[in-house]
Amino acid sequence: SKTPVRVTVTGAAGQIGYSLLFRIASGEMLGKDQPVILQLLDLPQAQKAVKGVIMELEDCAFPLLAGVIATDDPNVAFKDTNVALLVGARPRGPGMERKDLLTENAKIFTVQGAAIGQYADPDVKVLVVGNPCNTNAYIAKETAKKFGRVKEGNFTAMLRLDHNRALSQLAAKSGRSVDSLKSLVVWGNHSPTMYADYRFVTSNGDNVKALINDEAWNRDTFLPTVGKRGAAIIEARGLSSAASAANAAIDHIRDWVLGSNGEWVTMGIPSDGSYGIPEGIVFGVPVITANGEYKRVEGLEIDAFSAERIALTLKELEEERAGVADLLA
Ligand code: NAX
Repeated sequence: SKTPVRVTVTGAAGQIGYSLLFRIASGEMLGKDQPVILQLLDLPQAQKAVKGVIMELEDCAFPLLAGVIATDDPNVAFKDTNVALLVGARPRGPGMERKDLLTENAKIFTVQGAAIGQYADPDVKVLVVGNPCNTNAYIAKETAKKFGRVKEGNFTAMLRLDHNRALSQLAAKSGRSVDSLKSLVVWGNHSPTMYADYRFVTSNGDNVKALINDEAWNRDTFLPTVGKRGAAIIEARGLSSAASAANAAIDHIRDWVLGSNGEWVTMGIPSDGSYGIPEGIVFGVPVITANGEYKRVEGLEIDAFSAERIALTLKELEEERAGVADLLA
């Protein structure tokens, strides 16, 4: 049988962790023939809760679960890890400014970036889920870079939930099955400024934008619905999205490791300068994945409306980057 893959999950005692861990251990992320070792990181005060989750993992008797460790030490959690899901983050507390949120998270992600940079498997695939996820991924990447072991491109951020949310809205509007929809992209930051771009989407050969044929729907319904979906879930459920976030994290890593079969998927990746996005910024773009690598979809036409939306989400990311610049110096 295959050698186990080491998977680190941070924020393991949290609500996304509770949806994520069982699916990883059952083989839904890396394949039904791939054993995994879970390396769980959470804060000292959450270790008791992590123990409880481990008891439940044991009680599932998953054939693919080859081991579990729990720790509050990032250097232990990221040791030799092959896949790292950075879910734990500092949530915005009462009276906390955006700048404080950025700074508090920057501290967490410099520590974790340094641990990954020194101790992870050099080919580790990193997905940052914890918000602000694009900038947290940027910080981890910039910190890890100093150790010269892990490629910058291995640090990614989760735009897949936004991608999946947009797919389901498009399916409902067009009357086509979600699974028939190809070539969607969500540009930019995982925030309400993201730009879900359906201009290239096809369903069984038909262009879905032409099928819907409603420019006002795009601007007034589709984009705001996708952009504010997270807030709508909180409003309805009293808690933020967890199962759908865990599902998107599984989709992101599964496609990166096992391939997207020629289909586009959205990943937040460090920019190479294409589409006018400054190099190094972690930005949602369309990619095709194969053999454990992603490749940006190049040369897409950017019309005036799209250019405006991309500039808006880029501006926000540039402000976030400026907000943490002193911490990375
Ligand atoms: P919870 O508050 O339920 O869990 C977070 C867990 O992280 C807690 O157990 C906490 O102790 C732990 N934690 C905090 N700081 C840590 C650190 N320095 N090291 C290790 N563990 C730490 O939050 P949950 O609902 O699970 O959400 C987790 C993160 O995902 C949040 O930042 C949230 O904003 C973000 N999300 C990102 C999404 C995306 O699409 N990128 C969507 C869903 C979600 O909102």
